[in-house]
Amino acid sequence: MCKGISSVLLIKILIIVAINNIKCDIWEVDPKGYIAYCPCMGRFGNQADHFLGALSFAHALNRTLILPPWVEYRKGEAKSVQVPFKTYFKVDALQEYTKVIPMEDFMAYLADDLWSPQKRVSFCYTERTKLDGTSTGSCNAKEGNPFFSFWDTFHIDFIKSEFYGPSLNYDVIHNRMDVLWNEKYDPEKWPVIAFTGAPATFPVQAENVHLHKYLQWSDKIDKKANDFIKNSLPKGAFIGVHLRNGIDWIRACEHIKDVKQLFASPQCLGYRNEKGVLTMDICLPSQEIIVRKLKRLIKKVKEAHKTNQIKSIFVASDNNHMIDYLNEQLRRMKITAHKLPENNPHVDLAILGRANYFVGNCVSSFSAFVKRERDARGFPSEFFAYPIEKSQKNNRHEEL
Ligand code: GFB
Repeated sequence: MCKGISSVLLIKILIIVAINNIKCDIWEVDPKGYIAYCPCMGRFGNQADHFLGALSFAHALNRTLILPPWVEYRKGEAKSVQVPFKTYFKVDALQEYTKVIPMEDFMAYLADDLWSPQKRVSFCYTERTKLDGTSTGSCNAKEGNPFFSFWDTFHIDFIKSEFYGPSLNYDVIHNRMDVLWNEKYDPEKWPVIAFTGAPATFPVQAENVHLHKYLQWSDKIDKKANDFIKNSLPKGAFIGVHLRNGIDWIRACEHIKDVKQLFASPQCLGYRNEKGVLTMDICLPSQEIIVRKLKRLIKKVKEAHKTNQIKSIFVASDNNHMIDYLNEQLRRMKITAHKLPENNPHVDLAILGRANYFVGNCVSSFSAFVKRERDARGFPSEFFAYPIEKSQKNNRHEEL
């Protein structure tokens, strides 16, 4: 036995070594290479849209996608917080579609050999200037928040930049870009393509929406959502409602007068507005519109399913849940409104995904996450103020 090391300590060391070896064996090196990126734009809904695009991109190039942590912003904190991908989603479920590895595992078990500090190159379409506007002919991949904290979480520094534009982009669906990427960047020379931002569009391309079925909540989130439904909602069917009404949203909706689409609005309007036009009511429905939509849905369900009537409403919101107002409005129908006791966006989403019916905000990518999950399960979803009600349509006609 080694001098000075107790037998208990030695056993502990042996166990740790054994576990690490097992993990190394699980993550075999992919000779086709890897894709890494920083989910540096927007909050959860934006990042989820980007994720589906990045997943499709990695799949098309036949490289393994390094699953980035989710980037979160906490009030009063100057730097973003990186939350491991698997805190919210199952890694195994994604493996059914394409090759993936959590970033923590890649950095711990593969990066030293495959992507040593001297090989770390950041990829961007074109130069990014520094925050103060100076041009350095670089991607400046660690300039600003969350760029710095994201890469620094893994102690990643880049030795140089690679501009892939204008000859390459990430539209592998329409332009067969995968062939060009693989021709230009041989995995042997470029084992990791690390993007400054997501190799994907926002909102998600229509062709990638179906990939949402591979995003399955972690056991922890599943349990929290199921426990709430079981223990805190009245027994019976419920409508899940997403009310997006914080000050950032009110300001964002002011832009609708200048644009045909905003954020996730193609999910109801169609990508070329073939299913409708954007209105302020769709972006920021009034209390009256919200209640009218819910009452109509409750009535519709009552007529269609005499036995499975709505017993409650579950409200998720970034700001005003309108619980008192909804309770007052729905009292005569004996329907009560409920919310989570704490602010928990992911559990809110998981509950909305399981509701018997869902009414969301067509413009919000947070609502879009729920809609995609429900579509994958064959569950129904609707949006506030969409389609435009007959009476409103007539008013618009008269106004013209
Ligand atoms: O997810 P997200 O990109 O959706 O950003 P939108 C909104 C964030 O607000 C979420 C919180 O990630 C949550 O942190 N949030 C929104 C909620 N709704 C809820 C909710 O029902 N429950 C809880 N707990 N939290 C757009 C962005 O947000 O907002 C744009 O896409 C821009 O980039 C715009 O920032 C102003 O698409 O709704």
